Amino acid sequence: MLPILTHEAIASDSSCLRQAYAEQGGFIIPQLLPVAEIDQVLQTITETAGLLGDCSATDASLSLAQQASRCVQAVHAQREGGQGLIYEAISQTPLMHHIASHSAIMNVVRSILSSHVVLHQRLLVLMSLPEDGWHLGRWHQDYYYNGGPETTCTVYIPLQKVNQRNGGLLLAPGRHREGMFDHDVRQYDVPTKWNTIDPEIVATFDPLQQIELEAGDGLFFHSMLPHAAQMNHTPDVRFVINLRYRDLLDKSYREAGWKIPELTAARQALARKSLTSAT
Ligand SMILES: O=C(O)CCC(=O)C(=O)O
Repeated sequence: MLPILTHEAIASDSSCLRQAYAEQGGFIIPQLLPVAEIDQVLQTITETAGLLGDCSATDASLSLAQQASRCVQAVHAQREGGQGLIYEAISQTPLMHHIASHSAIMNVVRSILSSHVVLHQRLLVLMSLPEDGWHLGRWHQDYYYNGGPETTCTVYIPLQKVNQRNGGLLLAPGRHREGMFDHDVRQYDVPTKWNTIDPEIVATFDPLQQIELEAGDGLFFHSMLPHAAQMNHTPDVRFVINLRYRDLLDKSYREAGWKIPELTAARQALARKSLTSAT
């Protein structure tokens, strides 16, 4: 299982970070980002949604996460593809650049990779709508979608509690050591646009780890670690910061001039509107 590494454990011996990353494929650090930073992201989501549509009826007695959720859902109902527009705008905000370069994250990333890292250009806040399966990243490896060095680290920081009910990740600890699994169109319980790992291989992922985190906790995982988002069965949007850090000192990446090859199949999968359309 991916271990929980407290600030105290890391301060006394930071080699536990590298060891967990190599052996289990990642780790969890509770209370990684300060609440004030999480609140700022939620407020920015609410404000940005409000620029696109009307969400003025939001109730001030709700938590900031619930207010952001109501606002995103209201705008999504008013304007086709509204959630996607908010998602794109948030991923390019100065605030997300600030979050992505926060010392709480950078110190950990530098410990497991090197002091020379770059970010995937899209600084995501995933916004998973209730009962939406089409956009769900079922069983996959981030390497298939992002390329770059295999050691690339995804940092996953929820803006509210995540657990099985709202679709928190399922992971296959240790299975990053087997390299890339084949990804293709596959049926899980509901259709997804994502190309995914063969369910017969997924059936061999044992034990699985259900991620349960509080807002601001950080999950760090290897780009080869198989994982699956699950359906959000709550009335609220699931918000998760999702950042990818690449090591400029990685040998093959450096030899390739830090270029990422065309990821045509992955790109086409994420762009498709249905499983029967050409793309
Ligand atoms: O929807 C999520 O919470 C996670 C999505 C995911 O696995 C990914 O973006 O790689």
